[in-house]
Amino acid sequence: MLMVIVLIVIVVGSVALGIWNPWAFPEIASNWGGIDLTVNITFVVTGIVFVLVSLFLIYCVWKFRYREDNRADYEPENERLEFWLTMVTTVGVVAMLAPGLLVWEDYVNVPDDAREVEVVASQWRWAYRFPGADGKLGTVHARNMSFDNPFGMNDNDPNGEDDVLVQSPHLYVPLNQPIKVLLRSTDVLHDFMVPDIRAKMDSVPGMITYFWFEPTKLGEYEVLCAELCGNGHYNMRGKMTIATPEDFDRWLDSHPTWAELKSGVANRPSNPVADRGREVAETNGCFACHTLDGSQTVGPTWQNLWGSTRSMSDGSSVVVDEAYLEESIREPNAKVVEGFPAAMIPYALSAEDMAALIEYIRFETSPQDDA
Ligand code: HEC
Ligand SMILES: [Cu+2]
Repeated sequence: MLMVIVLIVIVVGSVALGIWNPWAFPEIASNWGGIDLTVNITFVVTGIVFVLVSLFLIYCVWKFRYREDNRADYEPENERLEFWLTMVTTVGVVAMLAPGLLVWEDYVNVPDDAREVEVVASQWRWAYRFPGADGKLGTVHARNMSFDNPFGMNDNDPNGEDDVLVQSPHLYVPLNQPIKVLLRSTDVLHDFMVPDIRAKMDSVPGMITYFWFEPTKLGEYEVLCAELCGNGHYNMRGKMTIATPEDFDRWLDSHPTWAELKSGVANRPSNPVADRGREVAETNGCFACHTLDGSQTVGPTWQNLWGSTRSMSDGSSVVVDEAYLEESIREPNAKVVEGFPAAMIPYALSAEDMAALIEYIRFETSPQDDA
């Protein structure tokens, strides 16, 4: 009898929760109402099945409860029952799956007037690339990727020269303009997901995947990685702003083209020791946890690090100089930056590498070098 009551409470509670729906989707900001419809159909079908199965269970628990001289019937086959159960299950499964196929057909069938944006996923950040005035994205290859060519642009492809490179996890898209999202990954499997537009897609190393959507509501929305992709996965976040076409153009213009980025690199004052230090940082994987552009991954950003004052988790504060950098690299846990986990391992570098690395950080992150 207790079991019957518990089961009734579970059924009534589940249905009430489903109707009250505290985790309802946010208001949709794209054309993908069809995806909401398929999700809701699935909720309704599985909800009805759940209630029916539970009621049957409750009935059986009560009806066939233990009684002194009860005996069970032996009935191994019931063709009529099996026929109806198979039919009803089939209809239920088809009702759940068929609408999804129809929406999927639309989801990957890109309209001709769609504007392209490439999403580049890497551990653990997002970056974006737009074709320039020629409307064509230049070709890329992972083997071209380096610190100075973070998108792996192919220098022999003239289509790439005017591509706009956005090295920030914050993407803008123009309102009411169909967008074709091309996805690529530079390391492991990631998944670009924007809950408010009801769209997600895996980005797979070695291939380009895509989908399209039309932004229909101005606002700023969250971008998530929906694939467990390593240590910093939880932090692989970004933003997507659906902007007016004018705001979008202004935003896009504020980012460099590949040609501009290259000439900026070429005109940078030369500092061979710092260049060597950058190699040390790259080969030791520092950029898996640190960035230069202010965005935060696992560790604190190095933007404007040199000469700044850092607060430590023990309440003290430190002015960043050579000695502090050396200690932070040799013994990261001696002083832990406030708000960060003690997640960095000690690095035993040669004196020469250490000096180069520190020179690199000084050169790259001194405020006066910012312009
Ligand atoms: C696994 C992630 C990870 C890697 C890899 C890593 N760090 Fe860190 N680093 C952190 C975290 C987390 C902190 C903040 C906590 C602390 O102070 O120990 C930090 C702090 C620092 C600091 C102090 C920064 C400040 O803002 O005061 C420096 C300098 C630093 N790291 C340099 C390096 C260098 C150089 C490398 C490569 C040789 C490196 N880190 C590799 C995670 C990492
Ligand atoms: Cu990821």
